[in-house]
Amino acid sequence: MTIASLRESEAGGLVGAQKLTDGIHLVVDALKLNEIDAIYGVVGIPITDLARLAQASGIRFIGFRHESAAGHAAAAAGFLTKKPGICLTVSAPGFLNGLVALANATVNCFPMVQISGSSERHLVDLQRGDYEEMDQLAAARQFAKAAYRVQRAEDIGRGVARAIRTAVSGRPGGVYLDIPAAVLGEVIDADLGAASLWRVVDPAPRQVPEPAALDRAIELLATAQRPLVVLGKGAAYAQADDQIRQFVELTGVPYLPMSMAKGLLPDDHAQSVASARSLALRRADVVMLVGARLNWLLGHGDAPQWNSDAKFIQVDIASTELDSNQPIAAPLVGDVGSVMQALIDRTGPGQIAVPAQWRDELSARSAENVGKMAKRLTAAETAHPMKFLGALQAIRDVLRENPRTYVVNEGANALDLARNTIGMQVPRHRLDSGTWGVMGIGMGYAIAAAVETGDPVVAIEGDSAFGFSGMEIETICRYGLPVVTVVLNNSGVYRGDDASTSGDPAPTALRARHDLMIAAFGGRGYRATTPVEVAAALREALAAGKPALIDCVIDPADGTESGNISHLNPKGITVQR
Ligand code: ADP
Ligand code: TZD
Repeated sequence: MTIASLRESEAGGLVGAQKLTDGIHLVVDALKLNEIDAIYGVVGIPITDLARLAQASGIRFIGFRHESAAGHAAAAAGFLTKKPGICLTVSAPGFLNGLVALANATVNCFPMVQISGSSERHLVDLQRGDYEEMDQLAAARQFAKAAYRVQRAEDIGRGVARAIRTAVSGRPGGVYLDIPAAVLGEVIDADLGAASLWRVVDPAPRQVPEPAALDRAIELLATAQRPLVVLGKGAAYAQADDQIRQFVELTGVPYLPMSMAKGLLPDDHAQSVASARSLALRRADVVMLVGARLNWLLGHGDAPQWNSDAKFIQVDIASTELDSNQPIAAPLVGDVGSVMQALIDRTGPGQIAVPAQWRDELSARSAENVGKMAKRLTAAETAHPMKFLGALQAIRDVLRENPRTYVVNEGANALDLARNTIGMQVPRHRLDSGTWGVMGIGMGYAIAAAVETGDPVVAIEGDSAFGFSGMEIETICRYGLPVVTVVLNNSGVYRGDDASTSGDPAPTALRARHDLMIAAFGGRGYRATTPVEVAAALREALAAGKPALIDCVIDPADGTESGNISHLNPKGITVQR
């Protein structure tokens, strides 16, 4: 189909006096009705015309090189906008490529919908060997919040509405919507088709706990000697920035931001105890979790990382999250915005006061840790070959001049060290590997941040991490997006100095000049060997506002195996190297 004929067909085809539409038009119309303005995907049978029609109808279609990157982009769009991001995939292999992102979105509680074309039901279900045959609905179920299939064109509006509602209501997550090729091509009466579509009303209704639940939490905080608030990415997602800040400042309780909650309050806020994290966890007696799970990232709330007598308050939209790891003394089931507002309204003046001793203990430890870090940073400033911390300080300084820049971050050392070095000043501007610690989110998240906001993005990538979605720099260049990718290239997964035990490279070894890669797509490549060069390149690239990649040559001997989580490696008999 040509674009001209697509535009013509927007009004629907006419057979005799009857106006007609088809499945593809109904999908696009249903998405538009629900204010979807971007689709991230990879085209092919049976969805190519769907992408064309979406574009011709004013929805932005961002065509990727691999579906998992497209899916990650949709997930990030969902996190940033509270509207489900849409990923469009072809049958079987394309669908499966997208599925990892759908699962990751569900684990991270990001709303997205993967719409996939699929092969003919009557062939698939009898396993007759159709083109790209697969029972996609059955496969998707276990990896998604929900999975639906549309069997008739007249159900497309219902399917889209159901997918959108499910993705954003309650705990957000990934929803799969299967549309077989025959349904996309099914022709029905245009008026009947139009009447079958609807717009989802109030997709994520507010939810406020009972007054008694609020009072229970306030009383617990009021009796605390060493209270602590932990802000998670659910709090960032909620877009309740004013209420969170007001509550934290009104009560004076010290807070700890999880990585994607950084910037909800500026990282240099006086009440942040990010620099005294382990002391805060070990000593806190009342802990209020706000949109943060007590999962592995918080040591499951277990001693000795936590005080074994600590009492927990948990603010979460998902009631089944409570008691998943530790007893929750004061559950507050609801959306972060409503709960925090209700807490502000019900807390009496001076009712919650933080003992000075606790504040002093935390600030003494913060000062001590900041001092230790300053020494490491100073040593890294002049080290040659360049260290992670040398490059990261340079990036930090340039980002301070550009606080509204989105930061995407993945890798092991590249993730841990960037998280600790680079402060965030504004909410939802840091997107990273998240709950699974997954590699491959980098370029997809960066593309979504640029597409959804139009703002500049800096993706700070380990060299291994970058490789998972590296081909998407072509996508970045093709769409001319303001994304600067900074690869911290220490020539390896974790480190680049592993000795090989055979004629092949070591399992962790890598070798690439990523700056040459982007040049092939018309972007600007830089190679930096000192922090001064990193800063100059990043400044120039951000000022240009065009696709760029800075390959930072890092000492292969810098970094640790698995970064901060090396203790999770199995401890059997040490492998000889
Ligand atoms: P982090 O990794 O930053 O600690 P998690 O992903 O573990 O954060 O936790 C996010 C939590 O936030 C999830 O349990 C999820 O149910 C919850 N959540 C998501 N959106 C909201 C919301 N609008 N209101 C309240 N809780 C939310
Ligand atoms: N595959 C996927 C999808 N996710 C993963 N997390 C991994 C593999 C395993 N893995 C990590 O957990 S971190 C990492 C891998 C491959 C890359 C670390 O190397 P890097 O970063 O070059 O990106 P540093 O800075 O050199 O440590």
